Amino acid sequence: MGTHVAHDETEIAPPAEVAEVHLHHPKTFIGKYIWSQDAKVIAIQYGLTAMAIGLVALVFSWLMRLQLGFPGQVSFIDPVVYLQLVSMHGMIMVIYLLTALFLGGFGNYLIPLMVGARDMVFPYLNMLSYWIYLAAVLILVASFFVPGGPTGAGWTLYPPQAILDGTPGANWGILLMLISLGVFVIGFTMGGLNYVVTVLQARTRGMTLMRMPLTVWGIFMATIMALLAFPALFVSAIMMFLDQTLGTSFFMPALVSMGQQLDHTGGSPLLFQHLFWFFGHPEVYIVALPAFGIVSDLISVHARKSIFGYRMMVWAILIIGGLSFVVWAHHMYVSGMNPYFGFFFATTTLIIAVPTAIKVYNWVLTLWRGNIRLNVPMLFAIAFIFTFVNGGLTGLFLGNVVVDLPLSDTMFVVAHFHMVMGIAPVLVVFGAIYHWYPKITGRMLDDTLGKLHFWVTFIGTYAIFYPMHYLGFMGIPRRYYGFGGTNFIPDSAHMLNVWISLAAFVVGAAQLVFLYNLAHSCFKGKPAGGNPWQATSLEWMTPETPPAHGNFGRELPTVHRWAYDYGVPGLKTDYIPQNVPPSEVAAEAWARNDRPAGA
Ligand code: HEM
Ligand SMILES: [Cu+2]
Repeated sequence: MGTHVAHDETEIAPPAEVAEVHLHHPKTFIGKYIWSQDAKVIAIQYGLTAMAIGLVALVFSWLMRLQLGFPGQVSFIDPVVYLQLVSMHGMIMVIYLLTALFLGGFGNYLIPLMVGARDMVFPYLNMLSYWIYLAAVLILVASFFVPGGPTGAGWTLYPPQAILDGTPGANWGILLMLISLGVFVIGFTMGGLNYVVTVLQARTRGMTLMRMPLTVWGIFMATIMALLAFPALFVSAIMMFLDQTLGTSFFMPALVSMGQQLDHTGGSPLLFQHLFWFFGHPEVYIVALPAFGIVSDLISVHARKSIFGYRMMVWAILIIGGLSFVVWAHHMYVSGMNPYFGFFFATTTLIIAVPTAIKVYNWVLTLWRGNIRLNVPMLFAIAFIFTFVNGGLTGLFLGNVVVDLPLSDTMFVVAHFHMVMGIAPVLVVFGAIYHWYPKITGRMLDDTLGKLHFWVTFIGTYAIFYPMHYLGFMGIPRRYYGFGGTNFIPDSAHMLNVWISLAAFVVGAAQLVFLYNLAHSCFKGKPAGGNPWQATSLEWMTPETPPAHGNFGRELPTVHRWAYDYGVPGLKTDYIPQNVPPSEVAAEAWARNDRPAGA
């Protein structure tokens, strides 16, 4: 084939620190699939657990929508239960579903495969990470069965209310929630250290940082952020736990509750808000950055085009990650803060729009004149761009102090964050599952069911969350069980609520189609082969599909190029896998000019 190209950057690229890992190959079923130290099995354990608890949170959203659309029709939903549903739905979706799924699930599956490693560098710690996560989920579930039930303090858990009698679950419920969060952080840290060290130390020969697929960059940066942000949640959970059990006053001021002067004195509820949002805002990007990375790769593969502005995309991920640590107080404009303080946070918030917009432009420019294959992963990826831009635009509204004040705590906020951090990342989760399922199981997901799932979910979520913005403009508050006798709320608001609820049931039902597809295709799906999408990155180059323990057989692949050689002119196939040496590629294809220097 082709002319030999004199210089191959691989010769100057540093070799992997860990060339050959001594893996312990278990023989028993339990060793292989239960106490497994294989990152791919751990990924599936994380994924299944996260989806199971996520399904619970989905059912909770149905119950809330039943109450909001058809008030008083379901007898067991009273105000207490409603508050508990809101709180558990929010916390489960954000932490136990999305964070666990992107980092524990996709992180574990994709990092070692995509960087050309045999496994994570600390497999035993990685195994512990999953089991501790499972314990956190079980502790959370246990809070449904204790006296008083789960906490109803909202997913933000603000004290003093969270631990005062009169709030649902103010005793056992909140304590179990705090313990569960603490345990989650411990488990996450064990996994997170693995993801970071594996990316830094276990890349195969030739896999320079600037040749890594953006999926790995997104998960890598999100993990670093989580390692920095979760400690704030961890300490606030401990402090609130002590306030509740030992009567300390970290967050509790002197106060009278239900006619009783309490023993607390001198604590600061605002301190909790600062700690919570110092974690809570980066959390949005802990979920969003992996989604950004994955979407970039899906778009490039399925549009058969190299990603536009690879270096810019990497820098945007790093800059967004950094900036998102200095915007937290935009969640606290109504806390009585000094307006100049608010102004500072409004400014930093709006600056994030710059790198974010760069990413959106680059996605669009990647699609531009691409040879677009509108398969299910691509549909979800494009839907993500729409939904994320939508949610981002309302974020520009809420980021401004004067606009946020009247909209704060209304349904507008609920609509905004569902678009940007609820629906948008979930669309990516789906796209990613349709994309990598063939590698995980060796079989394709059913295409017709996939398209049905896609269209109902995509159109349905707009039917749910678009009208919600309007409810917000009308001043309908969030976290309210009912609006009986409130005369500023017109009848039309109720009509909208009925519509939103019906849409929510349809969207929920579509997820059952997806679950059916997952289970059915696992046994009955069309065999996929090793590389059904004709992709370039290393996870598609494994000798077996699904990949065996150790991923790459006897020898690790050597990487010669970046992951985006798609639509290459003058080749029989239009793509060049990362591990194909330049000597096997025609000179004009090798010399294409959109590859950054050294990539
Ligand atoms: C079709 C899917 C969904 C529906 C129908 C839905 C519905 C709802 C409803 C009705 C509320 C309560 C609003 C209120 O009374 O204030 C809510 C709150 C919330 N949802 Fe969702 N949701 C969905 C998906 C998600 C996803 C994927 C996430 C992931 C981030 C999410 C995160 C939250 C959060 C953080 C809250 C706020 C909880 C609080 O106020 O403490 N939701 N959702
Ligand atoms: Cu924020």
